[in-house]
Amino acid sequence: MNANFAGIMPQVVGVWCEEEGHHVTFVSYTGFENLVDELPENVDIVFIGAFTEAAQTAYALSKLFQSRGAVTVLGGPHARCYPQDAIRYFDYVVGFTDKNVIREILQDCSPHRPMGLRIEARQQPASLPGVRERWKFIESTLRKAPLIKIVPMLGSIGCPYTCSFCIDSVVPYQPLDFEVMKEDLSFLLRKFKRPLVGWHDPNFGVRFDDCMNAIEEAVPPDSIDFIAESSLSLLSEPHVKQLKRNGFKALLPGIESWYDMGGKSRTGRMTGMDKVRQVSEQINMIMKIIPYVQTNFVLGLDTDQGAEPFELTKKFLKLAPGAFPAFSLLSAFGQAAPFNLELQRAGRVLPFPFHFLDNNRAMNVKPENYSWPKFYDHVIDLGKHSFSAKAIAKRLMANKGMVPRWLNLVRAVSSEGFGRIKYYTYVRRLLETDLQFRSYFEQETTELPKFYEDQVRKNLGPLWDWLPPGALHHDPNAYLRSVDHEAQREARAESKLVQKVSERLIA
Ligand code: B12
Ligand code: SF4
Repeated sequence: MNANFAGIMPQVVGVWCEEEGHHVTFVSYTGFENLVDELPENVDIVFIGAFTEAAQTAYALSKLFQSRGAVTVLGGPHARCYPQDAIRYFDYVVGFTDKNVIREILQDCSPHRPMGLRIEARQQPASLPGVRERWKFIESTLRKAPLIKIVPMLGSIGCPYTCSFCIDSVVPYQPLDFEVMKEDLSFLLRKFKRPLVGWHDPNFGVRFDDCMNAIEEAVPPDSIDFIAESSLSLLSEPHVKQLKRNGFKALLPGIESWYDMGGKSRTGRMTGMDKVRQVSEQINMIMKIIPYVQTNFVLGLDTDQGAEPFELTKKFLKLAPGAFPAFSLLSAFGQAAPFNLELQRAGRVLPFPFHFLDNNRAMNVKPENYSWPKFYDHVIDLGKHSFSAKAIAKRLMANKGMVPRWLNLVRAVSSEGFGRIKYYTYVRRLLETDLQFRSYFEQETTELPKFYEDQVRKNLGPLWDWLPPGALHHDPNAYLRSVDHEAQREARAESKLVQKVSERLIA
């Protein structure tokens, strides 16, 4: 499946570079291929798009390419979240990126070492190349997906909601051109008998009627299968029925918490069991209409306390047994969200290597209301409950159709369900038995436990040798330091100005 999770922006950058007259080689890394073998030999400049979990891979690649004389650029979630760290390993590190940013870099194209240059657009781009323009890059990526082929599309950027932990909490909602969307959908019908589109919008359908009109005007009803992440507030029964008519087969609403984020789930101030009841009713309504539903939860939020939030999730699973529960451990990705500043100020962010920051393999925020062992006890217990034989059987019985049943079974028994229970159980055991491991979690030492270093070494394979010295570690409070530094700089500039003005006045 991994090729189906490829992002849109690297394809966009490929298109923009070609439009600027450059020859582009595009490589997507799904985690299975021998990456070093796939890399082009003679390149002038390399753009790498990476999530934080791939930061170490990206740093090693940058070093490898720089050793061959190329200039390197990092973009994507890691660059947006940890620019202070990434500039130590790249010539350029980009945040928001539009065509002008890419043009500026291509024209400069020079090494910036030891500290790279940070460049970013003032806001998210107003338009992006559509599927037709990105097609050759989409095609080469999907060649790596043998059975299911999901085409990534984007109808909007940003989000009107303000969930404190989210990177989009401060990015204004902005729809992209509906005409491009329509053109792309009819283009896809010429490429596939029955296309499957994954919407990468953080929150699909905020301008619901416009999105539906665009789909209805572009293609016959239910001729394309769609998957979308949408907030519950948008998923009223008439909306869900319209989504079904238009081919939506899977919806991934975020519930996140039983005590917080009421706005996006239409539950307002309702919390606890009342919220569980209302949300489960809504999920059951959706499941009667749409074959596949995944509900997203964040574990370890500051509003959680004791066993109750976990028990409420269990009750929810009982009331809405058909939905697949996806759990994320609260993670503070560098400067992704303003709330991370508070966490850094409180000294609650741990320096787990980036490789583990994927919302699962390490929780880098010290829980406010749990000890680490207690927290892992709850997470393991919830995992065991959600993926017990009984829960799996109930889920399969509540699902309709072969594909949802097969998908839910595979997800439960693979690395996602069973795998995570095993991993968390191992971490829990180390917390009890390995003093150094526990001290790292308690922030009494920054010496990285061998358990983590061994995994990075194994997963990086031949790229481990290219990992620059020190690149396994980062400053978890770099965002706070950069803000404080900026504040000090502004204060110094202000006091200089005051001094100058008063000197003039005296003169
Ligand atoms: C769509 C999406 C997905 C999709 C597609 C993933 C993909 N490969 O792109 C799916 C569902 C598969 C997914 C999976 C995951 N996701 Co996700 N996802 C998103 C989401 C909602 C939107 C991203 C997006 O495409 N936005 C639209 C583009 C245009 O905007 P942008 O991402 O801000 O990019 C701008 C710049 O960063 C830059 N840029 C981006 N890429 C590149 C590349 C280059 C080369 C350059 C030069 C510039 C550049 O240009 C853009 C325009 O300004 C974001 C949340 C969000 N709202 O951003 C989370 C987010 C990116 N995901 C996140 C995570 C953690 C994950 C998972 C690890 C979750 C999990 N446990 O499975 C996996 C990892 C998947 C993987 N390794 O590929 C985190 C990443 C944090 C981080 N620092 O790493 C985010 C930020 C959500 C969060 N928790 O806050 N995700
Ligand atoms: S609704 Fe989703 S995308 Fe929007 S701010 Fe909340 S978590 Fe982020």
